[in-house]
Amino acid sequence: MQLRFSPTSPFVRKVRITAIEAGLQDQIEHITTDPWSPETDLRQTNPLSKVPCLITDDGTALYDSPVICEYLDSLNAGPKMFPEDPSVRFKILALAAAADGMTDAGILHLVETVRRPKELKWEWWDERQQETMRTALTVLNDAAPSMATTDGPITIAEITAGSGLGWMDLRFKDLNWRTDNPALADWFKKISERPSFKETEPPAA
Ligand SMILES: N[C@@H](CCC(=O)N[C@@H](CS)C(=O)NCC(=O)O)C(=O)O
Repeated sequence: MQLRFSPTSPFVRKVRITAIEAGLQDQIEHITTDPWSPETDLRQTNPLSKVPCLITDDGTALYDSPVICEYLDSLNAGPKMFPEDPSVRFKILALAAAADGMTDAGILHLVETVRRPKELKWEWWDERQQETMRTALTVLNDAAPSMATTDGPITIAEITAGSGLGWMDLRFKDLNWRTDNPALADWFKKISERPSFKETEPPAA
């Protein structure tokens, strides 16, 4: 398998953690890709031109990260990261969606503050993204006491939340999300010690 990959992407990190937890990391070749480069050929593999994109051994291109992670989990002989029991599964998927949504809003906030020329900045839109980050953080903070940490089985919800929070720390040094979300802060400290998280720590920005 090949993974179109960028070292700072939170969505790529999700896939890498899932691969490690499934014991599949040695089967994946990483192909460094800058999705923002005008020269990239990424769109020929992923029509959305985003990382991550996984090319399976039969040449199928898989995207977005939830699809790639679920594919890796289908090859996983250990405890499932996408639980099968519907009474658990959809709660986990919704929590993972909240974490993905937080990170998506963070990326839009970053684009608005870093990439968009100042004179074109749209305050209303940026405030909306920040509000989404805050409300998603509250959902994760409420769930934190029952989320997996250092040992034992893990689900896609924890993997998505931890990857997103790690990226927010990398990109938004002044965000102070821990102040309003102490349970989540405590959880994040513990999950960051898990070997799959340590092994995939993002490089300094
Ligand atoms: N929903 C996608 C989001 C992926 C994403 O936003 N990737 C960013 C890098 S962190 C990207 O490639 N952006 C390029 C673009 O939006 O054109 C997923 O879960 O895989």
